[in-house]
Amino acid sequence: MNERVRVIGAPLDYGADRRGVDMGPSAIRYAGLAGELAASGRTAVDRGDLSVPRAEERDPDAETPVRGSAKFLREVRDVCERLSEAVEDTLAAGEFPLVLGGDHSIAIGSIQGSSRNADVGVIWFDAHGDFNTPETSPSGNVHGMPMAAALGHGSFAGTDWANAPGVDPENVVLVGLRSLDEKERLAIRESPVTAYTMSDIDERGITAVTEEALEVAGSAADGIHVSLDMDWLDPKEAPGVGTPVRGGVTYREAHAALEIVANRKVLRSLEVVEVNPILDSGNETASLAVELAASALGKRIL
Ligand code: 5AB
Ligand code: MN
Ligand code: MN
Ligand code: MN
Repeated sequence: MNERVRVIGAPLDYGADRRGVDMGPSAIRYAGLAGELAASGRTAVDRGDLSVPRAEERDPDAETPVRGSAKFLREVRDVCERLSEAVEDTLAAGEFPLVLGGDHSIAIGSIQGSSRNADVGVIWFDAHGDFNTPETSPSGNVHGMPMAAALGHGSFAGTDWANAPGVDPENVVLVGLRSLDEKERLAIRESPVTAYTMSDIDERGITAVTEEALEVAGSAADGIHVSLDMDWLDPKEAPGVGTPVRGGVTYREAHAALEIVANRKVLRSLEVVEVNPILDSGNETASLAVELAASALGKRIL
């Protein structure tokens, strides 16, 4: 893992229904990101935010949420292409990419950039599978599609901006599932990805599940991209998210998982997404995002 961290903000909200998630990167910085990265023993440089055109300037034709479509796909693609380059440049410079969302559709860009000319595994900590395609999505929201997009499912097949051939589905692991749409559920079952539901965490504990996830994702030759959707946590711990689902992991379980990730020393890139300060209480979710990023980057108590 590269020692020097490069922070890249991706204040995108086009992939989600709710405004406010575009303020995630600001809220995460305000919660003390720079100090926590320093406390993790890492030097960090903040490259600021990618520019995202305001929703008011967007394509009115793309606004109607219809079945069999993806809303604002053009805007999402534009930001993801630039994010992909930013992540690729970061790795090429020998630095570690820490991407701040923004809604989860930015993962399409992060994964593309991280896996360009490389063999990369993915661990996806999320209440949701994000395995919809424009063809199966009940909402049309692209933040419910990034994992399927990266794997080139449905109309993402063969697209040079979304499909990430450097990621083998055998090295993809979803952790913490508790809300899936019907077709999405079938797609996950039919795919070679490994998926752990909250029931698996209940039965086997977060330590065993995370270690197994690292085993599966870590067999990719060039390391792991970790995508942390803050709705992975229980809404009691992380209320500031657009699509909360009861029954998520606790504060301690989340820390434990990301500390185990850090111990393995295979982390190649990290993103923290779906922090919505408008829905948060006292910047609690952003603070937790900072703590978890620090854990993943090696912060220890003693
Ligand atoms: B998140 C839902 N499956 O596709 C859909 O927060 C929710 O990035 C997606 O995990 C949640 O719209 C997306 C119903
Ligand atoms: Mn989610
Ligand atoms: Mn492989
Ligand atoms: Mn997600």
